[in-house]
Formats: sequence, structure tokens, C-alpha cells
Amino acid sequence: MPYVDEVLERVKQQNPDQPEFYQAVYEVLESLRPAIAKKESAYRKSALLERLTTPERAILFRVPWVDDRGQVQVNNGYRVQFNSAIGPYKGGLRFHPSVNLSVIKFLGFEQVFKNSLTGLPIGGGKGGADFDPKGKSDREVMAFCQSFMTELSKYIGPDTDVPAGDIGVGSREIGYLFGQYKRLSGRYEGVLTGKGLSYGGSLARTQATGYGLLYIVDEMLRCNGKSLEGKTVAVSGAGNVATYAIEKAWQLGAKPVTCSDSTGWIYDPDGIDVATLTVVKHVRRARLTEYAAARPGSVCHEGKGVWSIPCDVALPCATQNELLLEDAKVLAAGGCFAVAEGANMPTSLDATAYLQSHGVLFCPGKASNAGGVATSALEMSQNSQRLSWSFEEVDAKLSDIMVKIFHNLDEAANAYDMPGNYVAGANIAGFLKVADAMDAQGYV
Ligand code: NDP
Ligand code: 2IT
Repeated sequence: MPYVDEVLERVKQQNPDQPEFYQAVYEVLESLRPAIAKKESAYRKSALLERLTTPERAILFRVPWVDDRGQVQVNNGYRVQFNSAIGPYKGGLRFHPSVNLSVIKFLGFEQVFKNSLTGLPIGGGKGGADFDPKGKSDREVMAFCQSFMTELSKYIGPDTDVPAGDIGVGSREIGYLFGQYKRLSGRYEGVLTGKGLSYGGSLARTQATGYGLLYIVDEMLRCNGKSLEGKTVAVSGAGNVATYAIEKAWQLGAKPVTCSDSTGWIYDPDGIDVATLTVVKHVRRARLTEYAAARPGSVCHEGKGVWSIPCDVALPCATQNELLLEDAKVLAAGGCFAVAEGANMPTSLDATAYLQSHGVLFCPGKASNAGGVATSALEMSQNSQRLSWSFEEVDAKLSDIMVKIFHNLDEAANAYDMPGNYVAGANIAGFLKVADAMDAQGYV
């Protein structure tokens, strides 16, 4: 049996109740086949793929906290330190009721390849909790963050593991987490990224994932003889990534016409108004119905359906498995010629295959949303130097990194005779660096 099949079988057997993790591993290993074939016996002998698909460490912990009624609540906390071959573990924290070990392991696994693609010295990890910040008071969120960090602080540090934000973890949560780490450790150090500007954060980190997504889309289109100018863009999500993707799409001459949240979606034929969206979702933490109320020309729909609007470019920026086969068919039939993932694994495997086989340019999340973690690594550099770079300086480095990532995937896809297959290009390019570092460091 080919080595890849052996390892896929093993991962399935050992993680029977972890569908998201298996989906992420399957996608990567399937597209690594030609790279593995070149060194199959050496990789098999050193159990490279078994090691690559097994986290170095998975920490599960209890998070007790007291709500505003005086009731004690208990959540499950996680930190999966997946791979440190090329640097300290790096990756976000997700607070959402859907969080479980499968979700955190899929995100940690993806992060290993994404971080490798940035070209910066960061390993892969991910964490979070099944806590829902929605509807909680600031005091409750603070109590939760302090309890979460009390346990997490035992396992992280500026040279070992540096968490950041993800779904449900924004500047408010990072602030509370940082404060508690400092209080427990007595040290003022860059142990988290995405920090506020007054206490060690980097300019442009907030915008980085959304902006980076548009920088790589711009380069991918340019290299395929197309451009964003005058194009209609469909975006899902209404959080950090979606908002700054929408802002940069406008700046690059496109018209973003949709966004969505967990309750519904907006179609705004005049284009999404960033200021209104920011007030509704980021200041008031409200539902998108309030956006429609403030913009009479727009329509708010309940539930799913954001991919039913004809568009040139689609940018899924909410969550995993939110763009399915049926959506892919509708997008392709409606003339969509490019899809790039702002979220992690938003496109199902069959939807990705459909888009690729119907001539739609497809950029996978581990490349197209890497601008967030890349800028986190720039925040780490600034913290180490005890310096702050200007917005323009960080933004220019971000743009440069995204352009380089695109060419890296493009070249890897060409080198393995799969021109235009950016999924394979991203997985192979990300893998080769990590595999080389693992090889050099012995059987650890
Ligand atoms: P936010 O919490 O800021 O926003 C998430 C958005 O997605 C919200 O609009 C939320 O709706 C919606 N959403 C979340 N879960 C679901 C769900 N199960 N069904 C439908 N809608 C949902 O998170 P981010 O913008 O930071 O993250 C979005 C995606 O981007 C995630 O996949 C994340 O892993 C990925 N990512 C984030 C990076 C970052 O730097 N922040 C970096 C790279 C990737 P509602 O408002 O109703 O909750
Ligand atoms: O998925 C991701 O890359 C993130 N949530 C950002 C991680 C980070 O460390 O900035």
C-alpha cells in the first residue's frame, strides 16, 4: 500500500470522532503524493508522516468562571502544540461553542503549513474553548479570559508558544488574556500577538488577514491575465477577516456586495458600507438586520445563501465548511472565476474539486489567509527589538510576503506538473520546509 494511504488509514483509525481533523489531513496528504513519491522509502523509514500528523502535545483543561448571576460555569479549554520544527508554536485561540478537539487539531495542522509558507520562523499550534462570548457582559468575558489564561500560562512563552486571536477572540479578549499573563508571570513580554497598540501590538495586525487576502488575490489574478478592477466580489462573514477584506477590495477597485454572520446575510447592490458594518458588528456586536435597517437599499436574508449572488470573485471569510458543492456549482454557473479562502477550510473537498475542474482559480486558506499570522510574526520581531514600525512599513512587508507566497505556490505547482493547482502548490511548498527541518532534527 502506498505510504500516504497507510498513514491516512492510521489517522482515520486513531481519530474516529474527529471529522474536521481528518478532512484537513486528507486534503494535505492527497496533494503531497508526488512529493512523497520522490522520497517514499526515506520518509517511511523515519515515520515522517506519522510524526507530521500527530501533535507534539495536546493540552486539555477545565475553565471555571463565575457568571453575573453568581453561578459557576465550566468550559473546556484547549491548546494543541502541533509542530515546532521551524519555530515556536504559533496560532490563534478560538472561542466558539462549536470548538472541540477535532476543530482545534484541524486548525493546528493547517497552521503548520501556513506558517511555513510565510517564510518566517514559526511552528504551528492552535487553541481555544467552547465558550461563547456572544451575549456575555465585559465582566463575564474578563472572568473567563483570566481563568483560561491561569491554566494556559503554564504552557506558553515568547520563545515556546505565542497564541493570538481567531473567531470570538479579538482585541478585547487579547487585552484581558495579556493582563492576566503579565500578572501571573511578572513579565512584560510578547507572549501574545494581536495586542493593542498601547501595549506592544503592531500597526496593521488588525487589518492583516483581510488585506493580505486581497493582496494575494490581486497577484493571482494579475498572473492569470485578470484584475480586480470593476469586479463584483461576494464575501461571507462579518468579523475581523471579512471586514478588512471588504475594505481592501474597495481600495483595489472592486465592489464587495455581500457579507454574512451566523444568523443571515446581506446583499447590498451599492456595495457593502464598511463604516456601517463596523458599527453594527464590531462596536454594537449586533446582528446584520441592523445593517439592513441602516442601509435601505440593502436586503437582509435569514440563514444561508450568500453564494447565490452572481459574482466574479468569492471570498469565504467566516468559518469551516461554509462553501459546499451546491454553492460551488452556483458560483461557477454565475460566472465566478476566482475563489480565495479568508477563513480556514471554508470550502469542502468536493466543492474545491468542482471549482478547480471548472476553470475557477482557487487559492487555499493556508496561503490566502496567511497574512494574519505573518504580521503576528512581525509583531513578535518588533517586541523582541522593543521597537514599533510604521503602518506603511508593516503593510509593505505584508504585501511583499503575500506576493512571495503566491509565487512560491505557483512554482511548486509547476515543478510537480500541476500548473494552476494552488492547493497542491501550497501543501507541497509548506511541507518541504517542515519536512527538511524535521529530518535534520532527528526522530523527535
Ligand atoms: P470573527 O469572530 O471576527 O468573525 C467570524 C465571523 O464569522 C462572524 O461574522 C461570525 O458570525 C461568522 N461565523 C462564525 N462561526 C460561524 C458559523 N458556525 N456559521 C456562520 N457564521 C459563522 O473571526 P475572524 O474574522 O477572525 O475569523 C474568520 C475566519 O478566518 C475563521 O475561519 C478564522 O479561523 C480565519 N482566520 C482568522 C485570522 C485572524 O487573524 N483573525 C487569520 C487567519 C484565518 P457572528 O457575528 O454571528 O458570530
Ligand atoms: O488562523 C490563523 O492564522 C490565525 N487565527 C492567526 C494566528 C496568529 O498567530 O496570528
